Amino acid sequence: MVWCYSFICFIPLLIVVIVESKELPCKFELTTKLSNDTDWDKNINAYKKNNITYNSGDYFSFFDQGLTEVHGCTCKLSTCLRKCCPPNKHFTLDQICVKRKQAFKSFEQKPKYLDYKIVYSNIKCGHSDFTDEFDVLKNGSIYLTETKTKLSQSEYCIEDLLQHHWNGPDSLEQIVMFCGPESESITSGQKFEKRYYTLIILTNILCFVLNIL
Ligand SMILES: *[C@@H]1O[C@H](CO)[C@@H](O)[C@H](O)[C@H]1NC(C)=O
Ligand SMILES: *[C@@H]1O[C@H](CO)[C@@H](O)[C@H](O)[C@H]1NC(C)=O
Ligand SMILES: CC(=O)N[C@H]1CO[C@H](CO)[C@@H](O)[C@@H]1O
Repeated sequence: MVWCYSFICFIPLLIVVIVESKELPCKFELTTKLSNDTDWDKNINAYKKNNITYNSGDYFSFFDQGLTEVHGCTCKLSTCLRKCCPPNKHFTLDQICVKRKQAFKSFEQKPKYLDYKIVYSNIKCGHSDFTDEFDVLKNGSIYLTETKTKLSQSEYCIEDLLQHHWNGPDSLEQIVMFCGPESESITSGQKFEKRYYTLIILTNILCFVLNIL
């Protein structure tokens, strides 16, 4: 019986090994969530969203909380910029995403940015920095003018930041946010890892109980 339980305990580990070895076709943070109802074009057998066609190999699907999610590799197919907050939201001074007021226009709507597709995901790191001194390069990378550093889409996100003015109405200023020198950015893999660790821990608790019985 102990052998049987030990075997059960190894199954989640095995699953992790199998799933982890299946490489994603692109970085998770540079994707767009696709809907199989509204974005699937059955005439061409591909996903289509915002004028981008995602053929097989350009998207991937995975399980999240009982539902299948499909994500398309937007930045692989088009020049893109990364926005920290979801559409129609912007940063407060504490870098929290809040709903944009009607009066404000998002940077996405400015002519300078219209040639780019936008992906929406915040950077994740222990310590982040931001600056408003930057240029957007043709390929969607960012050039920080103060430190003369280039950042690719997996290293930055741009957002509108709410500014209060003592002598006038509030305004939105664009900033670019990036990970500080001492903290490495957390990449897509970790989102998945967390889920697997939970699975392993839960199964091991179960195994432990079974072993006692
Ligand atoms: C969609 O893509 C086509 C081909 O790249 C381009 O000619 C057209 O202007 C695009 N339409 C929009 C709304 O971006
Ligand atoms: C983007 O363009 C800049 C300069 O044009 C170049 O230095 C940089 O390597 C490019 N980044 C990527 C990710 O291709
Ligand atoms: C990834 C995925 O599940 N795609 C499916 C979307 O729906 C069409 C038809 O309903 C299927 O053929 C795809 O496999």
